[in-house]
Amino acid sequence: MVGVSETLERARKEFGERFGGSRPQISVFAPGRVNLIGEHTDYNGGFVLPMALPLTTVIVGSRRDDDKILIITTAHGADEPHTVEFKAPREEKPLVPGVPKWANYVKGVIQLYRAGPVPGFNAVIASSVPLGGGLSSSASLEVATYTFLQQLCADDGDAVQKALTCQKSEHTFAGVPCGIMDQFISVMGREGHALLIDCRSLEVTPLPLADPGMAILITNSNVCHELTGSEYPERRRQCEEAAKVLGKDTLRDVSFEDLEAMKERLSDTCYKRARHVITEIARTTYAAEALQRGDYKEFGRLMVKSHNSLRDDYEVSCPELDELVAIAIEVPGVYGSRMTGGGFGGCTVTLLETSAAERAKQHIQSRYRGSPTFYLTKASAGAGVITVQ
Ligand code: GAF
Repeated sequence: MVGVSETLERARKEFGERFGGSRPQISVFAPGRVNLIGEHTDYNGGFVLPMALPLTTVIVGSRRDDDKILIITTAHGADEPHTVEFKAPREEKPLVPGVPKWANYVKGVIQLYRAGPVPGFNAVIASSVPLGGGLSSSASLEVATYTFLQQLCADDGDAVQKALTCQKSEHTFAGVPCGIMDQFISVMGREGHALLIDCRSLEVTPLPLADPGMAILITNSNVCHELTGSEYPERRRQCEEAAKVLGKDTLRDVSFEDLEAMKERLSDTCYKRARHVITEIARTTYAAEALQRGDYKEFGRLMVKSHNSLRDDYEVSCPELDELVAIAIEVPGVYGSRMTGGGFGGCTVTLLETSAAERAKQHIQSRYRGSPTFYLTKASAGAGVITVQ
């Protein structure tokens, strides 16, 4: 797996070539994430259980003497312009979303950054988080941008505020009404731990994930999803409608018994969406308990239930993801597997015995209809500064 050091190397090399051999003053990183369980629960005030990945977005750069911001990416599609230039935002001239699309993730954070007027700077972005793979490439870019600005403006600000600002930027500049999970874990991730996040109170419980006998395998279906499509906002709207009809602020406040008792008030679709969310919130809390007592079998069983609910009730899976899960759970030593992230492509996450990892990869490789990419991964730290000698 490409670690921070290789991504950093790529960014520094590009910086040197583009800016007359100079060395960047600032180097920061922010991780992507994989969610172990608790899908489409964050914007319903529920629980999620993600971990930060060693796949990261790196930004290196230096302050300029004028108000120009010049950013180069080595990470985004070949059909997109790789360099953008604009003036640092001022009250009378705010930044607005536009093209290329990747720059909106950066511009949004710069526009919403509150800890001081942003000065001009040159920067290079590099990333090892696969784009559109459901591992939070966009949140990691937002959080890396914020972390870079903190260095530029000497601000050691509030971590929750940082995640919330990045989420707001995704809403307003990328047009995706996402929950808080991706930005939160990218900021708060902890090495060797998954985080149980209560998305209503934002309380975090770190759960150790460092058992050498247990491994986490991510499989990229290499089918790309587009969260800016209508499906994600549509699901969110259906959940809000269901909560309203059931007389509550969010589906977190609705019990399974209440849902069943008031079933007739909901359309079939809203009922199914609500059933996924309510059962998924319960599964996530049970899974966290199972993890705490080292009961991986139970955790894996809940993962498969989660996948089935996402497939049948929430309808955000796709044939490739269903196939990857079905193939993975055939392998002896696999505890469970499920789609992870927003859905409609992207990745699955599989919990398994470490000794079964090679066997699982080979089995999936030989049976899956497409060409998968594997990441045998570890829970990693949240965003930070890279100290370069
Ligand atoms: C995407 C969103 F950005 C998250 O907030 C979350 O809703 C997830 O889909 C589904 O669990 O990654």
